[in-house]
Amino acid sequence: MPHRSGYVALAGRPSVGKSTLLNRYLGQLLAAVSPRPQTTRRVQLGILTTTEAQIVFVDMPGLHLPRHRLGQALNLAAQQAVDDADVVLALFDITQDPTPEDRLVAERLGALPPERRRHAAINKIDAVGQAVRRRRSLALRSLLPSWDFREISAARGDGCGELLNDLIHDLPEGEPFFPDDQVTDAFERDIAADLIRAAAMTQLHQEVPHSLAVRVDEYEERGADGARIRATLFVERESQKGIVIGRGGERLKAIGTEARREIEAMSGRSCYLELRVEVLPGWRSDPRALASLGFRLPPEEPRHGGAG
Ligand SMILES: Nc1nc2c(ncn2[C@@H]2O[C@H](COP(=O)(O)OP(=O)(O)OP(=O)(O)O)[C@@H](O)[C@H]2O)c(=O)[nH]1
Ligand SMILES: [Mg+2]
Repeated sequence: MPHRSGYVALAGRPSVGKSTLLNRYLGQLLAAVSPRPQTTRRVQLGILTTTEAQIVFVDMPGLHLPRHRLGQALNLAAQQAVDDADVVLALFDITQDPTPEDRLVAERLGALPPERRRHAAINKIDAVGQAVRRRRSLALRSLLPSWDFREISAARGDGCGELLNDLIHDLPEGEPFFPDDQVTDAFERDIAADLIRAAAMTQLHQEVPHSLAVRVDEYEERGADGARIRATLFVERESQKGIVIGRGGERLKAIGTEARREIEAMSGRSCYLELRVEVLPGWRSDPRALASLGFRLPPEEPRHGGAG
C-alpha cells in the first residue's frame, strides 16, 4: 500500500471539540481544552505517524462571529488553515441545535472547491439520548447536505477510529513531512501558555475568560527538577484583575494548581509555576497590543453592524 501524508484541518465553531479530538488521536494532552468557547487561539499542528500514513492535524480557533479585532484575527487564522489543508474535517456538536456559528462554518466550508476532500463529524454523542440524537443529527447534516457524516464521541472514542480511516483514505500519496517522533510544531512554552489560559477559563465565569491572554515570560529547564515557568495573565480591566486573583489570592492559586497539573501531564515532568496578573486595557481591540501578543490581523475592513 502506498504511504500517505497530508494536512487535515479541524474546522468548526468554538467548543465543538476540535482540540479534544486532536488529543484523542495523539493519545496525549497537546491542545488546551476548556468548557468555554474560544479556547484555542492559534493554529497548532498535531502529527500522527502510523506505518501507513502521516496525518498532520491542524487544530485551529473556532470560526465565530467576531466582536473584536482579536476575533477577526482568529477567523483569519482558521480560514487560512482550511484553505491550506488537503482534507477538511468539519466538526459539529450534538448537544446543541445548529447555531448561527454552525451556519457560518457550513457556509464557508460549503464554498470550498468541489475537488477538496472533506468529511464531517457530529461530536459528543455520549451526551444525548437517542431521540435528541436522531433529531439533531438530521438538522446538522442538512447544513452540508452533500458531505459524508460520522457520529463520534471525542471524549469516549466512539466512532473515532472509523473517522480516522476515512481521513487517511483521502490523504494524498507521499512521504512523511515530519520525523516520526515529532508530535507537534508548537513549542512547549506555547503549549504551556495555552494550558494556563484554559485552566483560567475553566476557573472563571462570565465575561472575564475572553478578556484573558497569557504570556510565558520565562521557561527555564532544570534537568531532573523539571521546568520553572513564570507567566503573566493579561486582562482588560482593573476589576477583572481582582476577579482573577480572587479573595486572598485563592482563585489565582487554583488556576496555578490546575495549570501545573496539565503542564506536567503534557511534558511528562514536574514543573514549578509562578503566575501574575497584569491589566492591558482593551487589548482585544488594540492592534498594537494584539501584535505584541503574537496575533496576526487581517487588513482593516469597514465595520459592519449587528454582531460585528
Ligand atoms: N460530553 C462530551 N464533551 C466533549 C466531547 N468532546 C469535547 N467535549 C467538551 O467540549 C468542551 C469544548 O471542547 P474543546 O476541545 O475545547 O473544543 P474546541 O472545538 O477545541 O473549542 P475552541 O478551541 O474554543 O474552538 C470541553 O469541555 C470538552 O471537554 C465529547 O465527545 N463528549
Ligand atoms: Mg480548541
